[in-house]
Order: sequence, then structure tokens, then C-alpha cells
Amino acid sequence: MPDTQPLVGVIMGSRSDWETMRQAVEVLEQFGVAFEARVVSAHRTPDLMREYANEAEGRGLEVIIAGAGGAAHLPGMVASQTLLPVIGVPVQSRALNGLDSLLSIVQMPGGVPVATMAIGTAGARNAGLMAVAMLAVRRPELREQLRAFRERQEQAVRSEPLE
Ligand code: RP5
Repeated sequence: MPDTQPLVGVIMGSRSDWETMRQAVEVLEQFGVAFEARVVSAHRTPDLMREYANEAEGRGLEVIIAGAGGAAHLPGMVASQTLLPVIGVPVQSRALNGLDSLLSIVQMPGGVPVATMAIGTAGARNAGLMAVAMLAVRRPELREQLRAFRERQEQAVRSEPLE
């Protein structure tokens, strides 16, 4: 984990979410964005969740990525207690394939937004990229890195052989 001041807080409801959420962390590492990652559960550690949300801005975080599965209340409950932008990642649940997670995260009442990503690893990866894009608004170097990433991605697709 980078030892500079974290700008992005990556939290997840359970250790079992880590396999998915590490995709977000890998993107942040790729862009050299300082982050912290930890388990914070809306249901199993509600006091820790409240504390985390209340203190995040004061600790210098600028974006929170929150992943959870099933009754995935973590992103919305954190968003209700901080002014920081919260990006929600619906983790693919065993019972309902993540549709439960998606609906739990995306159907926020008007007034408390959560930027909801796709279910599973694509969502986690995009959460990392979304956080980078948010930070890049006021950081020209990061913006250039993002531009270069998109260009490399395009070139890779253009030159990809089918067989
Ligand atoms: C949620 O319940 C977590 O986000 C996780 O996706 C799901 C299952 O948690 P475990 O029972 O695997 O700890 O709170």
C-alpha cells in the first residue's frame, strides 16, 4: 500500500469481496494514486462505517469506492454520511449473481447519490478508473496518464487479431 496520504478510500463489506475489489486497487496502483483499502461492513461493523464516513474528508480522502454484495447497503449508507463522492461496486453474489447487489446500490433515493458501476470485476475496474477521472479534473498529470491509457487501449483493440 502506498505510504503517501491516501486520496481514495477503497472499502468493502467483507474480506470475500477482495477478489473483486482488488481490480479497483490495481487500477489505482497503475496510475500511482495513493489509496487505502479495508473491510468496513454496514451490517457487521455499523459504528466503524459511521466513523469511516464521518472522518474520511478530514483525513484527506477525495473519493470513496465502496463494494458490497447481497443486501449491499454500504455504499449508500456511507454516501449518506459524507460529502465525498461515493462510487458503488455491486459484488457478484452467489445466490442471485449480483442482481441483488446492483439493485441495492443503484436504487438510492433522490438527494443522496451513489455512482453505481457494473456488477463484478468490470465494475471494480471501472470504479478505479472513475476515481482516477475524478481526481484528474484538477490534476493535469493524471489527466495525461488517463489519455495515454485510453490511447493504448484503443491501439490494443485496433491491432488485435481474431485468430
Ligand atoms: C456483504 O455480504 C459483503 O459485501 C459480501 O459481499 C456478502 C457476503 O459476505 P461474507 O458472508 O462472505 O462475509 O456484506
